[in-house]
Amino acid sequence: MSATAQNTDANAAAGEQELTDGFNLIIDALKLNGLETIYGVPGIPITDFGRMAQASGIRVISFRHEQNAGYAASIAGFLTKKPGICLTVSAPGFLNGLTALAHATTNCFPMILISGSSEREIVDLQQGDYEEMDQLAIAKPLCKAAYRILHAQDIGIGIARAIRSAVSGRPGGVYLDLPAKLFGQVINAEIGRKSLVKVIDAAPAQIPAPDAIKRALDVLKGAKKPLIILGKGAAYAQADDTIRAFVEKSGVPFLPMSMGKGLLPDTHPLCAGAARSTVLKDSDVVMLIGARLNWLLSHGKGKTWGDAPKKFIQIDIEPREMDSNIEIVAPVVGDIGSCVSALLDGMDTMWPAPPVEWTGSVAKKRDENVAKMAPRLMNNNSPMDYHGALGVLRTVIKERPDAILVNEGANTLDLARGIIDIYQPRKRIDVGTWGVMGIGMGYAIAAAIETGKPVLAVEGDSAFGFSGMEVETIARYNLPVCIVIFNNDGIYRGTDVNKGGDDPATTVFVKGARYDKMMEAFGGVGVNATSPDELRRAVNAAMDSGKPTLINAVIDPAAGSESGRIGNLNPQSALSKKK
Ligand code: ADP
Ligand code: TPW
Ligand code: MG
Repeated sequence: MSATAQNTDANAAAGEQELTDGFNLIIDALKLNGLETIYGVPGIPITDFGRMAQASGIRVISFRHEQNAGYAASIAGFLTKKPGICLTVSAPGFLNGLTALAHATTNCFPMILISGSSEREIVDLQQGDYEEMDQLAIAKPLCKAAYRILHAQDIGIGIARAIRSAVSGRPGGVYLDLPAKLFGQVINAEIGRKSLVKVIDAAPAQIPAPDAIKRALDVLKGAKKPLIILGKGAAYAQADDTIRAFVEKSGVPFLPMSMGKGLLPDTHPLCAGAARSTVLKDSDVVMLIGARLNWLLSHGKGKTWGDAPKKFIQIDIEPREMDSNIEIVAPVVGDIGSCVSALLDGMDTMWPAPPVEWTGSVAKKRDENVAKMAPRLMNNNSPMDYHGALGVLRTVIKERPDAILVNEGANTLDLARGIIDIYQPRKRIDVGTWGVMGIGMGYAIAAAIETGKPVLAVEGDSAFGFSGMEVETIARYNLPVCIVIFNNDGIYRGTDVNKGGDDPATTVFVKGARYDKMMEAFGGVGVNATSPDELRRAVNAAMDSGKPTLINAVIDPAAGSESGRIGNLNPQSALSKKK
């Protein structure tokens, strides 16, 4: 029964005018639009709203910190193509949620941050209200759109605008400001019902122009060394079968970006993941599907891309993405599902495969690199190195391809990305465009809640610390999450020493810390694993039982390197080098 209907019965029994209020209208508007999960932290002015939402059947997941609830909402948006909802209290709660809202916008994930806020009259005169802050103004530059609802009869249209803004075109974060007074505003129930809006076709198909399709196919056909890059936009689009059919029909080697992995399995004969530097350098035509030419692809220029002249084809829903870093000779603007199926339709039945000299040399390079890595993944060293531990986790995912892998850290991230093969779309979620630490537990919780699948979270010890308190949330909701902490006693390495005093060096943590005890504190399973064999047993048990588990994987503190694979981005002091 809807919240408004419950109210209706109560009022009818009392023989009064049928009434509803802000609380009920927000709940009804969310449910009408299929938004049935909220991630948040309670407090003034949204505590009762959370209770009532829960009572009405909405799943309300209560976190220990808003930033983690926000990251959960952002990845729920990526996984479902519906806006993930994060709910926070005013000022400090709002600010805690804001990092995640900006993250969602940066990563093109649809999300709505709903925050309660203080009284407009007092905030605008800056008279010092409880948790006073002009939240709307602060949110605006960090999201795709920001709205405030002041009247109960505007709730329907306000939520509709928020949903449409989040998911249409390039997806992103939306802020929705709900002042405390709105929740208790009472209006006639019939007027309220009529004011609700069910959003029709929230993310309309955007069909590419036929000319653009022809141009792209002509460029691709003329290539001697073509390459397809699949980004997280392609994973988001949920056009999995079409993308796979297109890549296979083209016969072009593909390179998956981190979260584009699994659209086609990493073990697919056309996968060039293990020949990354070769294909970026030597290719002559590159087709980007839902991937931006940002820092993660060295902006399409420089050493990474070599001297071979290149032509770029780009498929993206955002027209302004074209030529953002370098010239795009064949821009294809539209949604990926429509674009890729138009490309597929436009290919002749006898589409010529790329020259075998190219595909053969890519496959050879890939096989060589895979073979070089193989023995390192089988080592049984104790304490473990990254390769020994990741060799185990690689097999765990191979045996459970429908599990979701969450991954953050520096070495823990870069090495896991290369070593753990992914077999299905949207099964690898990680630090994304910003390389942000702290997404781990929020992502793990949302992945378990939204998909019902087991989750393996592979976490650097530093990375984990940003959201570590949410192990209580994982235990409380009894989620099938297995966290493996790569505990190397610090950030990048655990061996740094302070050259100027007795304080510990800035990058090291307590030596021999036992993170597994954190999960035990909340009734989950904790395991300390010192060898690959121990790690294998513990992870298999956790994945099979579905019990909340935290495994402290003891990694050699000297095994990692500064900043993992992106040490080159660290600025260097010319002065200190001279000394
Ligand atoms: P990656 O980090 O994997 O390289 P990016 O986040 O840089 O990927 O790029 C994702 C791109 O996908 C963005 O430019 C975004 O506009 C685009 N995108 C997202 N969803 C769609 C869609 N449904 N159709 C077309 N493009 C999309
Ligand atoms: C929000 C800077 C990048 S990677 C990292 C930090 C602090 C931690 C690396 O150590 P970890 O992994 O996780 O133990 P490992 O295996 O190399 O030892 N604050 C934010 N985001 C980022 N990216 C940082 C700081 C950083
Ligand atoms: Mg570490």
